[in-house]
Amino acid sequence: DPEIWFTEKYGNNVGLTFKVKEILNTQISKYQRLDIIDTYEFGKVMLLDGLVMLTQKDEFVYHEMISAPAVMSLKNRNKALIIGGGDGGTARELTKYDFDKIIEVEIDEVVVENSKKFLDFTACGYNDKRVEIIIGDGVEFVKNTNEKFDLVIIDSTDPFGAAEGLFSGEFYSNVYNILNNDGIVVAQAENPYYNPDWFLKSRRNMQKAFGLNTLNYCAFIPTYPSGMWLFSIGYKNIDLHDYFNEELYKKNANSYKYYNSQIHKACFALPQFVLKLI
Ligand code: AG3
Repeated sequence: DPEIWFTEKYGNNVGLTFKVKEILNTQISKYQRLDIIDTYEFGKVMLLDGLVMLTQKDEFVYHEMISAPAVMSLKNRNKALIIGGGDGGTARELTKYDFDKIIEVEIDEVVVENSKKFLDFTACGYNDKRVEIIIGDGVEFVKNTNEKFDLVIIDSTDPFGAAEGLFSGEFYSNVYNILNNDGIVVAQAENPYYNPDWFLKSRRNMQKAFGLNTLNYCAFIPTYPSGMWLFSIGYKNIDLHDYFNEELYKKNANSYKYYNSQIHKACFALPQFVLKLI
């Protein structure tokens, strides 16, 4: 029996390889190539331009960790904004809470369509009536909107092509402007092993907009490059270290597979080589 294997290369010398059960769909959109494959170890996998965006087995880590730490630090949960996140996983996480409105601005409708068709475990986020999907450019949206948000989550691809603008200083300062007074922004910020420059770009540009109110934290995601994934947080007039919403946490504690109150504290501890970078 012939075997099909897929490899995401991390530069020229390292990669992560999956044994493929079935190729479910391949489509070229206006922005990128999308593949949905079924794998033996990690279940369904979505690839954009040959890069792993999520797998059925470990997406819970990324989606819980891009949302829960910030949500537990929020004073208000009226409106949330997701930039990117076309698979619905981040939306799914936010629907656990009592936000009034969750707006998602995804540039590529092909990602949303394929997620609805093949990735019910993340696209189920779209079943909630509070979630509104806008197909459009997040950079333009934050520049032009008059709405204010309590939470902005930037769930992007790597910082080139369609996502390049989502790592810029101008973009983060526009995000600052659409955040309420006690608002928080979280952005996926790559990994410190293969792409320290990308992480630093996220960190530095977030700092340009939020100054000292900038933090990074990490989570362990086996199918992303190096497995160690960083996030950048910017927050406004609150003390992020000071406030943990115990009541909200208790209400949702059973829903998490990665996040818990210990992780909430521990994830902000960064290894020495990462601290030296920043
Ligand atoms: N967004 C972050 C994916 C970055 C992974 N990079 C890579 N494999 N080279 C994922 C979207 C999930 N909602």
